[in-house]
Amino acid sequence: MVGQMSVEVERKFLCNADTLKTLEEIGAVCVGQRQFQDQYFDTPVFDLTLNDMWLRKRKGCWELKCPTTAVNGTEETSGEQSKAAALCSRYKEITNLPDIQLRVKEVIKEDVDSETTEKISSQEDESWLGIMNLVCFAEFTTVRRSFTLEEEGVQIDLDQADFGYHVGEIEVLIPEGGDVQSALEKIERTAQKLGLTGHQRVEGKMHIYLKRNRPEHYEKLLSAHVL
Ligand code: V4E
Repeated sequence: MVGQMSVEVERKFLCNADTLKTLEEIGAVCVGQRQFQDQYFDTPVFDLTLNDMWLRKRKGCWELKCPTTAVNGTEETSGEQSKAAALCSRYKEITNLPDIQLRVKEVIKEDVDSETTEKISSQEDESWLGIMNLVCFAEFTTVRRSFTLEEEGVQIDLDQADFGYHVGEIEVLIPEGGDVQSALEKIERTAQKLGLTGHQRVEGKMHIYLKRNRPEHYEKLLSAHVL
């Protein structure tokens, strides 16, 4: 039984000089600023990320983001809604380490026998990374200011990454199997309040990081239509 799973639905947006003022005007409440370092892991041949799976360690906690099932016809009912949904991403988030290790083992091409699997799940340390041939491919620090819109149940984050990229995101967390359509509507309403007019998907921190620092990895993900 896989536990502790939620689905993150989010839309990224470009920040400008007016973003803070606009947030204040629409009644967004700043709930704090924090700084964290992220380390992302994959095999040397990118088994995870080529499957759009993102294994991360942040503040000592592990998280695996995986694709959810594709958009189906019941979620968006109009052309406008599906255009808005196309600007959003949705990922299942797994935070329980044994569940993460199981999912990773299913995907990596490395043969991990059952004896080793048992050894992996009993590890308190990080030797499981070596056993699964996982190496860190990206490491960066983010300063994040978070805002909430009480009535919407949405969070807005403004991220400043240490490699010089500034990006915002409107995020709604729902339980697995929860109401994606309602999350998309909340995001769309918030985007309108923020005056977001662009119809282009905005690049995330990882996109920029890989383009600048890991061109081979970046090109592979572009060719596989992951980025
Ligand atoms: C899912 C994903 C990556 C993992 C990092 O995801 P992201 O939400 O961008 O990072 P962050 O720091 O905001 O995480 P949070 O604090 O919200 O948990 S890296 C690349 N992807 C895929 C991806 C994609 N294909 N398109 C967009 C717009 N975003 C992410």
